[in-house]
Amino acid sequence: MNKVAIIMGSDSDLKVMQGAMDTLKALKVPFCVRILSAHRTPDAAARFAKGAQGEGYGVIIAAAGKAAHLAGAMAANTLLPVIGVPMKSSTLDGLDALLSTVQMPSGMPVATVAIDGAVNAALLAAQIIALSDADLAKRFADYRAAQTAKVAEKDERISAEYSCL
Ligand code: RP5
Repeated sequence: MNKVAIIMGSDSDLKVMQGAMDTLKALKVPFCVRILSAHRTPDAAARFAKGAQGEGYGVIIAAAGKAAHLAGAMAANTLLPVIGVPMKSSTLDGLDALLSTVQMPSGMPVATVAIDGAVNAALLAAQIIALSDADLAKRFADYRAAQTAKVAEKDERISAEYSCL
């Protein structure tokens, strides 16, 4: 199975990105985690992106805050799909990172999830990997079914309490 790379601009992003790690672990998707920065370690970031496909990665998740160019910098240096996670790590509550990550020029896509959307980034990565892995596709379908069952159970409980006509 192809691996997922979780790249983040700083170790201050780790706490939020733990959600991505936990989600990939639960779905049994292999992943690695690196701290690489588009601005502070541009050469190492570019080197990683250029080598990622050859190293067996299938998707790159790139999380960064403030003037968040990491996902775009990854995309510019690989043919792999890149998922960007804007981090809420600034005085602007992540709006700066959201715009920096999502507003990519035509021809160079980054699939941007919500601010601090680490879990959705992992789920999207798993969906991409699952396209060529039937066992993972089954685990992902089970995950979705469990989620649906959980909401149905909550609906039953709450509607019984506040019954509507
Ligand atoms: C970004 O700047 C990082 O991704 C992080 O979200 C933000 C702040 O980094 P630190 O100053 O905490 O290292 O590059």
